[in-house]
Amino acid sequence: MMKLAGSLSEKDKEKALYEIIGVPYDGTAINKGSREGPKAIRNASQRLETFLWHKKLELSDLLYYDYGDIKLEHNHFFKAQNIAEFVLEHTRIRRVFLGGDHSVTYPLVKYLFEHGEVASVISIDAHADFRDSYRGNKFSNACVMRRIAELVGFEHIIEIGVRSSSVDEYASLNQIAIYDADVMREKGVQGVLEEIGEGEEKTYLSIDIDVLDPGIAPGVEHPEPCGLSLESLISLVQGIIKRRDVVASDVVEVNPGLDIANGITSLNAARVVFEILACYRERDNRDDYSHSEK
Ligand SMILES: [Mn+2]
Repeated sequence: MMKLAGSLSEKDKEKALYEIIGVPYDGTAINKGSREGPKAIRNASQRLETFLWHKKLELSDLLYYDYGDIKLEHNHFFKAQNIAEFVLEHTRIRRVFLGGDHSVTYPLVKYLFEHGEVASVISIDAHADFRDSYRGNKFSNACVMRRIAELVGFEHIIEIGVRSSSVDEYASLNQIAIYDADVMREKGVQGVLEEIGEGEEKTYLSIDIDVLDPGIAPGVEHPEPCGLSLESLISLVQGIIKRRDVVASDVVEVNPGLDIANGITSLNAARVVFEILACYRERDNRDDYSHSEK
């Protein structure tokens, strides 16, 4: 299996400060294909330089290890032991999960929440994903944030970038903090980040790649017009990881089968993953520095 560009090799994996884990599951998607997302993101990452120009950071200096994919038999909804095998081996390490359809976020959050590793969830997504049930499935990717809110508490949820829901979903969204696409345009990324503010709660950051405009992320199951630019998404990621203790993130809903030939959706997803890893490291460097000053 090809690893994400910049990953430590297997012999050096003990040095890892961060880990990448693929979750090749698309069991709740109508248009299958996002199970190929982790592989497509890894392949696309090979096409980008591992030197992040804007930060003057070399990715291989960040010390992350790509563990590969969680093993799923016959695309079955995965169970706690599948996650445990990968996640529990290394506690106190920041992670990035590669989806998979958005339903994968629920078992990951549930597992981390029940082990005291996550207390709040920020979702960046074109869709509210707040249906109580979709096509008879309460664990569908269209219900994922509703299930998570019920688990961690509605007051511990923030949604950013939303521009689509059903009328019933919309009525229930007043229970959570939401900065929709209109608010993003009105206040700008920095305005939204200031309102979100700082917090020490351990946070899970879920990024549905369909939050981007379909022009730059067409390879998704439910493209939604009038989306974010990649620059805006990257600024959000930077600002959130600076302000919140993000212990785990995911990048979900990359569906290479629906992408255009040049693989732009996977490429932009890989770029977002690189940014998350660099921001983890910047935050840890800052925290180490402030600790050593005390
Ligand atoms: Mn979505």
